[in-house]
Amino acid sequence: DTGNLAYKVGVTLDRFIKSKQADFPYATGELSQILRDIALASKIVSREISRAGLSDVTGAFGQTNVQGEEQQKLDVVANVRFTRALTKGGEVCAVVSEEEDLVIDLHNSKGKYVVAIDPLDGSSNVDVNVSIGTIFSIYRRLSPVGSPIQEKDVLQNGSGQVAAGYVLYGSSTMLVYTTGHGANGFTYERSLGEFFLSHPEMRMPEDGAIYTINEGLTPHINTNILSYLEACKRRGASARYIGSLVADFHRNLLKGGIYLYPATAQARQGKIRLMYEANALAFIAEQAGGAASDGRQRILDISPEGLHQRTPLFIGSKNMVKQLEEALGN
Ligand code: AHM
Ligand code: MG
Repeated sequence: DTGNLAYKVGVTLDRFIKSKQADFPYATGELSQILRDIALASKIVSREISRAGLSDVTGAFGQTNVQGEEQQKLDVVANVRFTRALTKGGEVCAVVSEEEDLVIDLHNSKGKYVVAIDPLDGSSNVDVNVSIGTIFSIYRRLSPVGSPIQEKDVLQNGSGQVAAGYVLYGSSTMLVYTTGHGANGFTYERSLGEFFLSHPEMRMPEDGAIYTINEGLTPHINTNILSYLEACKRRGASARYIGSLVADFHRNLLKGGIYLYPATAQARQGKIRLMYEANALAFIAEQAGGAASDGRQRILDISPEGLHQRTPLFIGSKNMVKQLEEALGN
């Protein structure tokens, strides 16, 4: 009803960010600006995605990225939109992107922040009109402002994130973020061009009845994980798998469940990238009362050695992640 709509369009993302600025670790307004820059770029990308079938943006770009994957045109579009927004904003000194082999040094001596981003995750789903997402992590640089950026500024543990979030381009476009004081979700009202607070203080159910894994991997994974999945099935859990990490994570965040992307015989570290896929979602999961593990340790405790490092990922409802770790003997 319209009364409810009036309530939902009450608090804009901008207003919310401003009202929470005092909670930020360094309340100078710069982090707020980065979040606003990301939100703006996401609106542009959302627009491109929503007309993907009409414009000439679906399909392959004709090049492969650093992982040897074929880049989709929209991957490239989104990468340009986000890096441009972060470059112009002036708060960021370096960007790590799934689409770029090396760190993008913005040569911005005043920038205090490093951003790791997957501009368009799950992009192979674009051509078939299925949900996709953007994932981002924000770190404070460790070396002094004004000096050249160093490896330690970029290769920080996930526990060093000062903010993180994702945008889900689903049946509606949503932005979810945390600065370490809970997780909040905003839904995009396209006709007004604004994100509105729709999911305040999100909590992930401690238990869930959904397991999310690419079933095709199961002949090649640790048999203890198979036993865990069998136990889920015996308990009556349902399988749900979209093949877009943001969408799969978001559903499980709201409904309760576990997402698994384990190591396989062929891919000893699994598929998911630590720096711009796993860390941000792990931060949000924990802030919402959930958990994220590589099977042995907290995702946020892993010390990255490379920009594009992969990690097995088990993320979701706290008790389910714990039971999975126990099944693995940890
Ligand atoms: P991408 O960054 O190349 O899009 O790959 C990441 C995606 C995740 O969104 C998704 O959870 C996973 O790959 C799906 O992998 P698979 O096709 O092996 O099930
Ligand atoms: Mg990705």
